[in-house]
Amino acid sequence: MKKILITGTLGQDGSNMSEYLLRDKRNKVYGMIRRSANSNFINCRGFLDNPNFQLVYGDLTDEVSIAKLVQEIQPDYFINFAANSFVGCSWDMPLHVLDTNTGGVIRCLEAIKKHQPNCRFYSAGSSEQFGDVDYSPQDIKHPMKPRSPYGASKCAAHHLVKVYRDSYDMYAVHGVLFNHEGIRRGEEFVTRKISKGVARIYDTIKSVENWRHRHGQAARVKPIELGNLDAKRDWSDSEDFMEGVWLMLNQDDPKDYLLASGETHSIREFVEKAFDVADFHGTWEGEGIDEKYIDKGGPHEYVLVEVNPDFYRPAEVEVLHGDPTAAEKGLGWKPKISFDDLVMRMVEYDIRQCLGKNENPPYSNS
Ligand code: NDP
Ligand code: GDR
Repeated sequence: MKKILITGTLGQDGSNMSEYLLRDKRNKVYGMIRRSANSNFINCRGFLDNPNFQLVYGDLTDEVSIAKLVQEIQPDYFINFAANSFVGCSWDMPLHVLDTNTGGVIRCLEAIKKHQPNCRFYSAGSSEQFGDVDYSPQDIKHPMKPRSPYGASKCAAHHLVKVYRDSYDMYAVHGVLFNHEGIRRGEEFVTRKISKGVARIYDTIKSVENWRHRHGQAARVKPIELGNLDAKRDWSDSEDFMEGVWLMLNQDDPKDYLLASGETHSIREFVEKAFDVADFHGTWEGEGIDEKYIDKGGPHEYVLVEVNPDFYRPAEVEVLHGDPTAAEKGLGWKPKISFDDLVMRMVEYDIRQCLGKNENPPYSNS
């Protein structure tokens, strides 16, 4: 059996990767979680009782726990998805971000070097490393120009993985992944914030309006509040990316690859597509912090989105657009889920939740 240690199991990628690997009965997955105050197992409910899955405790900031896990499990693969992953808060806690995202990677590499040098290691890199971009689309050779403590922490991790690989002949790779989303995405990230917001507004208007119409009243709608609407991101589906990560770990020689969709879309465009799925069709009015997305098509006028400058960042990455050609050639990997399908899947899932379905976020390929 292949033994695979995964960190960040409760998060989006850790849970998707666990589920992807558990489809093969020859894999034994050890999912590491930290003992946080309120662990949220929603992403893992579909496989928690799988006999080939085992929860283990550890924390990237605690080298004793990481070393102990590697020594005891003797994993064949170590996939490190754990991180302080929210760019927006990385200015508020830069030391913690560095300790987790960079120090954590050193702790993993050291544990592997000492206790299981044949273990293959994956480090979760990010398009945020490119930051203030020089050209589009970005390839793996694009210079590192981070704009946030988070981006800087991932750049340092990237260098360290290469240093360990070259110094100790380890199979260690740092994948540079552009934004990837889905129904297990954290609610603080803009795509999920939008899909959940659309579902909430849909529920409010559709369930209240019929009754209120008779009295000539509109529903009371709280708009989604967003920051920079002009930022552009290269969005893909997380499940697609897990296949790419696994391929990266199973090459003859270790090599860093970049995974992306090859398309870029603005936040504004994501908003429009998401509301389209729920059959709301707005128009943008006003400028800057006064800009709003308004639906005037029905019997009542509704403000669906407004700008709240609290969500602006001290420094913004304006555009990210990845070039996945090298991964296509070297790994034979291509994303399958389109931007439109991704938005549709997220909004439809969140609407079903609002309507009381209460389903665990399913892994679509299972
Ligand atoms: P999530 O935020 O969904 O998951 C991160 C997980 O890391 C959480 O479960 C969290 O645990 C865990 N974690 C945080 N700090 C620690 C710690 N000190 N010790 C152990 N576990 C910890 O992130 P994603 O799944 O979206 O991303 C996975 C990785 O990929 C991250 O490294 C991220 O930076 C990187 N990445 C993500 C991209 C994306 O678009 N999703 C793109 C590029 C890179 P808890 O549940 O207890 O909070
Ligand atoms: P990002 O994702 O910073 O790209 O990092 P996020 O969804 O947080 O932001 C994307 C863009 O949307 C703009 N934005 C808002 N963002 C949030 N969160 N909330 C808002 O209200 C809002 N309004 C506008 C942001 O300014 C930004 O430009 C994600 C994470 O998964 C990282 O861990 C990963 O490394 C990168 O993707 C690639």
